[in-house]
Amino acid sequence: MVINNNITISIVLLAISLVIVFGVSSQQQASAVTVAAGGGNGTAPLTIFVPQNVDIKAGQSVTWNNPTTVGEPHTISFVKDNNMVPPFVAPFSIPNNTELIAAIPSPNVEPTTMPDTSNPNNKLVVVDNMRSSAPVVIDGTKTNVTYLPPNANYTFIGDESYVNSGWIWPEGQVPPGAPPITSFTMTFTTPGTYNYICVVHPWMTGTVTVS
Ligand SMILES: [Cu+2]
Repeated sequence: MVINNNITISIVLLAISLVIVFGVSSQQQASAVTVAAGGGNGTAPLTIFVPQNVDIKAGQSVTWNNPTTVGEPHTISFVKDNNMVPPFVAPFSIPNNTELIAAIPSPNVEPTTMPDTSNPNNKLVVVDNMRSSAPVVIDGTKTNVTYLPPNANYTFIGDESYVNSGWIWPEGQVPPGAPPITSFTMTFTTPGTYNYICVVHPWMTGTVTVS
């Protein structure tokens, strides 16, 4: 009786395990969509998304990575209108007496500065635009800005004015000092057709259609 019970329990546990292992893995297979951002090599790097268009169901996720064999970055950027396209660098006005001290030991660095013609007490310093290089979301009102961690998984509502992966590098090719980003994942909750670009190569375009 005890032996029979143990056998019954074992069979039930085995059945549950099989459901967990195979049920979960087939579910993941159905919902995992991966898109290559770029590709190729140093002689012929590719500036395309493969596949360029993906069709998914609401609730599914898309993960982008960068299979290029050299350190060429790409972004996944959902940009609502042209004035949300981020420049790589931008001039900022700072007081003339501000001293900029290099934080790396290289003897061959200097910040780009120029006079601020609108304010003689100030100068312009040209710096990297974090809205281009870092993972960030700006809401539909264009006022609330949220920075995401590297390799983020962001749940897209659909009315955001800007969603950016940051610069995605191939595995092992992240340059010193750059955010260590090698992938980006978005979960889509709202049916619609969503276009995106790479802000490094704006002719790189892709579409996610959610039904
Ligand atoms: Cu690109």
